[in-house]
Amino acid sequence: MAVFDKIVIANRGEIALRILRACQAMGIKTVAVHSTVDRNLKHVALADESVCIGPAAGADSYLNIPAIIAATEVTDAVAIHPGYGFLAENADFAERVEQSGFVFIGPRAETIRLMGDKVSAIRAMKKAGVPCVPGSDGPLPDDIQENTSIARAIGYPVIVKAAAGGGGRGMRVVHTEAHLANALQLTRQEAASAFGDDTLYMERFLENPRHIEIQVLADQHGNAIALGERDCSSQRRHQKVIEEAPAPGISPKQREKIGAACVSACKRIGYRGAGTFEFLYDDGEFYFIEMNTRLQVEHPVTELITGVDLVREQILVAAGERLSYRQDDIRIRGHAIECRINAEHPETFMPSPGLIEAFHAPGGPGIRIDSHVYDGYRVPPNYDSLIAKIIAHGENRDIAIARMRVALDELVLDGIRTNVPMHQWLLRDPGFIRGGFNIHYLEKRLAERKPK
Ligand code: MV4
Repeated sequence: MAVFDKIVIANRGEIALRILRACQAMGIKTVAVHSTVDRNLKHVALADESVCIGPAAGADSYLNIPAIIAATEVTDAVAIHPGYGFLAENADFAERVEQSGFVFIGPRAETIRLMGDKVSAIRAMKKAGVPCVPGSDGPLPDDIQENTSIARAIGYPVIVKAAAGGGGRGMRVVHTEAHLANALQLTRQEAASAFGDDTLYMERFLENPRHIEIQVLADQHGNAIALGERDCSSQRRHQKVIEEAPAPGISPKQREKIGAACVSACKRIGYRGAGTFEFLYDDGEFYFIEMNTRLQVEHPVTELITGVDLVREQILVAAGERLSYRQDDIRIRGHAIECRINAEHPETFMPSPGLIEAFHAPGGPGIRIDSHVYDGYRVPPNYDSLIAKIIAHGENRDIAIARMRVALDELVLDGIRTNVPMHQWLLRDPGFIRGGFNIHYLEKRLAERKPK
């Protein structure tokens, strides 16, 4: 008997297919829930059952909580996997899933809520011994005198962030005291209208950090493990473009130390499932900024260097099983790089939906393709532009890069514009090849490239 009889996959695209594959390998039946424009998704065809839950707009379908719960009820499914995005970090959704008698494949609603509020997340992490950015240690008062002294104590430049923000939304850098009052007022207004919560906090602004995150898994028996780090410093407008694991230049000692801090925090807060601790890495030190309580887009690079199937472990621990690994079982083998292939114009980055006239996936040693697209598939304009992930694994970083170059050159994806040319260029860029660059590197290089 499988751990769950039947699971609802409450997502679309490549991640829905990834989850479906894990379920099938575990002997779990699957229900695809999809919008009207998503009837032709690959995982819908492969699922045991499918239910249309609403019109194209995400707000009416993949974010439609009653429709998803109803689909779970009518199909006699027992658990819901939210994937990433959409409802994955919605504490109210997790709560309603469990109240309806189903299992939410993710952390407890209470944990999602704790981490969704960045002020409470940082407080919890600090208490658990995870290193954090020097900051306000709590919400900012509504008093400019007090905030001026908080900023002075931290030291300029500072960054003002919305407690309900995250992922780059609702934040403002302040370089001098003269700009503080205005920045606070603007950020507070934006936070109130964007999140309905104007709580702010302040941190020392790190000018040129790297974005390095730690993958964790925890079960409901008090076990937690760290699965190394990913370097996600290649980003444009807070959208990751390339991710790799391990992070260049991080020693096994550093990995073990930061991993142990994350594991201890997981145990302390009773974490369950897969999670990611996001850090800024600067001058040899890690500084916690946020925790993601979901499976992430870039999880495959961790899977390739550890051999762990993260989706399988998520499902097992949600069913109450123990983790399949102890910390000592986790070994980092080689290096993995992921290129996110987006349906977008290579120069303007404007979305480029439409008909895929031809698709031939690359292959060979160390190449993994996570994609739902096929010849004749039409990329709808309604959702995220991610259409494929190419993940290359090799004995070392140079081999992974070489394999990725071959894979990108081998890929055929006709009919729509994609960012493949950008990846082909970046994988031949000396700064990228050197590795260990900061979060501003890609945007700087793109700006230099413009006047061709
Ligand atoms: C920061 C920072 C510098 N110092 N916090 C942006 C996304 C959100 N997760 C947090 N972000 C940042 N927080 C302090 N104290 C710089 C960024 C940041 C960033 C972080 C990770 C990856 C890309 C980024 C791009 C711009 C700014």
